[in-house]
Amino acid sequence: MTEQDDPTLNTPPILAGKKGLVVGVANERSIAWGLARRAASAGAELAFTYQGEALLKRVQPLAESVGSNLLVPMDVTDEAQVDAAFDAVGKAFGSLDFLVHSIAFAGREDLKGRTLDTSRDGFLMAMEISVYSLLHLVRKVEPMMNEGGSIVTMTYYGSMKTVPNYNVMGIAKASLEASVRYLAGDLGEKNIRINAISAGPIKTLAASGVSGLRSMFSQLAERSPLRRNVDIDDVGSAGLYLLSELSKGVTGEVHYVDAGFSTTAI
Ligand code: 0WD
Repeated sequence: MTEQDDPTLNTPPILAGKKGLVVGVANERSIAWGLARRAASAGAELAFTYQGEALLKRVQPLAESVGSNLLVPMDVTDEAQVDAAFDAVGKAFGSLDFLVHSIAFAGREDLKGRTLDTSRDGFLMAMEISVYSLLHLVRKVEPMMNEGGSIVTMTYYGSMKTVPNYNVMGIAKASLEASVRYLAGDLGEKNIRINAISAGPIKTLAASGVSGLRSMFSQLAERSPLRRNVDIDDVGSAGLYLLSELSKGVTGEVHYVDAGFSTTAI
């Protein structure tokens, strides 16, 4: 990493004194990690969740590297675990200023072939983990955001246009984006803002589940206005703006961080 790429350098302390919960770090390639390390370098104090013991050994050193020792297990399909996670964060932090929701899941069999063939169980699982979890977690953080707050979730352009093999996840992301708008309406009077970042494709664990993603990387690099792909720090930097007061008048938005790809017709 060059000095210019190092997110710990040159980040103004715009989150100093702020406390945030980051949900969705699986490893150092995760988009949530891009947001977390930017937020930490801007002065935020962070708590992390991890999904299952297997991921703890990956998430723990990352958390430690940004001075966090508050790691709690949380599988969003396990209601008791969600409650316990928020109890633990509430005890340690008292209040929260921001939440990063960066999780999604669909079975491999549903990320190829025809969308029409999605099974009922596969559809409901994708919607539960990728969409309902946002409502669930926001309901938990709302009472902890006493002085307003900011919530950021992650979406993808497959919500707006068809992308080969994205299938049920495109349906889930469309629903996630609509959820952001409705939740913005619910939370606005408490000065809690919620926005989505629509990231260009990035090689992460979750992305590896979508068949044929490789060709999308080369197309984006060729056809996007910036003539390149995006990385987790591109998303992290935009996320920093949305998590901070710099975006104090922005809510219910879907903000594209895709090197401009979504603005092109061909
Ligand atoms: O190209 C990409 N990578 C893009 C990803 C482009 C645009 C958007 N996104 C979105 C994803 O849809 C997701 O919402 O960004 C978000 C984060 O995804 P990621 O950073 O690409 O992927 P990854 O590093 O795998 O993190 C997602 C994590 C899971 O990882 P795995 O791959 O193990 O499923 O979401 C978590 C898990 O850690 N997750 C859960 N957490 C709690 N409970 C659950 C669950 N049930 N299921 C998945």
